Amino acid sequence: MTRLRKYLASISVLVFAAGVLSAQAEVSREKIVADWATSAHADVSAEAFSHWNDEGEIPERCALCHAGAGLRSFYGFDGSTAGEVTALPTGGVIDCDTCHVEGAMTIAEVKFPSGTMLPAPFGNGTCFTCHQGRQSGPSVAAALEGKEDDTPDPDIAFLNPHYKAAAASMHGAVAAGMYEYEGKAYAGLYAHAPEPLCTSCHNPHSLEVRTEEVCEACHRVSDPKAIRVSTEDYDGDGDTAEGIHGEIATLHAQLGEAIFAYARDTAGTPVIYSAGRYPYFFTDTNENGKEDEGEAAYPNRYASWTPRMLRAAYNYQFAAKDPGGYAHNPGYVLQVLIDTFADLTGAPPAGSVRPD
Ligand code: HEC
Ligand code: HEC
Ligand code: HEC
Ligand code: HEC
Ligand code: HEC
Ligand SMILES: [Ca+2]
Ligand SMILES: [Ca+2]
Ligand SMILES: [Ca+2]
Repeated sequence: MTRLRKYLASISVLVFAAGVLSAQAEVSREKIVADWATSAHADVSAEAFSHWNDEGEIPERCALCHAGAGLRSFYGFDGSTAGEVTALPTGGVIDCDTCHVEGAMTIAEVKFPSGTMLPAPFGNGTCFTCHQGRQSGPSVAAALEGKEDDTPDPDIAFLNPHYKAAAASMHGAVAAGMYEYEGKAYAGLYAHAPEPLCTSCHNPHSLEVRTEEVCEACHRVSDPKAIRVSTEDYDGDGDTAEGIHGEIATLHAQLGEAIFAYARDTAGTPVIYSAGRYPYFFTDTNENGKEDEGEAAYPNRYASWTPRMLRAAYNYQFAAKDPGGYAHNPGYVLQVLIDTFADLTGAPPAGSVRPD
């Protein structure tokens, strides 16, 4: 970081802290309840809360994150044994007591899917617990151990990182949420000024990014997607005015194209990606390079995975399903996307710049 940037960051921390304190002091309880009630955490009809309605209960392995009662059970805040979650009736959301029950604000450390325990700052342990994904770079590596990089293997199934794993992104290589390539160094916790906290950027009740209240003081743009500090043209498209979001979006799209080409030319079976359909990668049955009716169906899920292609698809999906990755840890996401492309094609995207 340049001296100027360090200086700017240090004075803005003070401005930032003062802003947050005064903003919080004004928030009434009514406003908090209204903010929460219209947030995704309260949306009982969302797929994330209604997925199990037909079965009538949320199974043990899903309940921790899909209802407040699951988190209370996992940490033993409800008087039950900590570390275990029982199946729950459907209909729960992320209620007030998910975060306000005694003990929740002060969860000191959280275990991530890579197995690593990481410290959680005040008020953020709950967010880290649920927004961490369900797979990791190491779990992908373990599933592929001993297999030939470019040989399709019917025993390999797609590993879904799960959704909006912001806490894994933010911790970068420390949580190892994405698959990282050997011999490369990766960014760790994104120590964004002033602090790497979910709650410094998101209102914990409305969940909205505190754009006006917080970001604009330092970044001077009203759309987070337009924010950039770096001067490098990471994606090599000649545009250094686009937000860091645009640098990532181009590299992500290029990785998608590289996966399609690899599937066709090396794995030997063309693939399509369908963003809203589990398990996302399907055989392009009529080989026309796009999704046609009936192709994105579970029985037609892609089944010619090679280890190299699975690692790439996992990283592609991780980035697709953390739409805030550009703010959660832009350097880490850029590094992973560039390395994944290089692993698939033999060279990084033309003109791209890998952040150190
Ligand atoms: C470690 C926490 C965690 C666990 C455990 C977990 N989930 Fe999730 N899941 C999440 C989060 C966070 C989201 C929210 C993503 C979002 O905002 O749409 C989510 C979203 C979903 C969605 C909605 C996806 C969409 O596209 O809208 C489904 C379906 C889902 N999970 C199924 C499951 C199932 C099935 C299980 C158990 C086998 C499970 N989850 C276990 C954290 C978890
Ligand atoms: C996802 C977690 C989460 C949920 C759900 C949640 N809160 Fe909060 N709440 C927080 C955090 C984090 C803070 C900030 C704590 C701090 O810094 O002292 C907070 C602060 C508050 C405050 C103090 C605000 C202030 O200005 O000092 C009140 C009151 C509050 N919450 C009420 C509620 C109510 C009522 C609900 C349900 C309608 C709710 N919260 C749901 C996480 C949550
Ligand atoms: C008990 C698990 C749990 C906890 C704790 C939790 N979340 Fe969530 N969060 C979810 C689930 C599940 C969803 C998806 C809800 C939906 O799709 O309606 C979600 C949605 C969100 C979204 C909106 C995503 C969207 O699709 O619009 C944001 C932002 C978010 N959470 C941030 C936070 C922050 C910040 C905290 C901590 C203050 C937190 N969450 C704590 C489970 C949790
Ligand atoms: C540096 C600020 C910053 C930090 C820190 C941060 N976020 Fe975000 N987050 C964002 C931005 C910006 C977006 C993308 C909003 C957009 O583009 O619409 C986002 C998006 C998200 C989304 C997806 C929302 C959606 O509408 O789909 C979730 C969930 C989320 N963040 C959760 C978290 C959690 C949990 C943490 C802490 C581990 C966290 N964020 C830390 C800025 C931040
Ligand atoms: C106190 C000043 C300050 C505030 C407030 C602030 N940022 Fe930043 N932000 C910075 C600095 C300094 C950097 C450069 C950090 C680095 O590269 O290590 C940065 C970098 C970023 C980047 C990456 C830009 C790039 O080119 O790599 C994004 C995205 C971002 N901030 C989003 C946000 C969002 C969203 C908010 C509001 C929720 C916010 N920031 C609030 C100071 C701030
Ligand atoms: Ca560019
Ligand atoms: Ca671009
Ligand atoms: Ca097709």
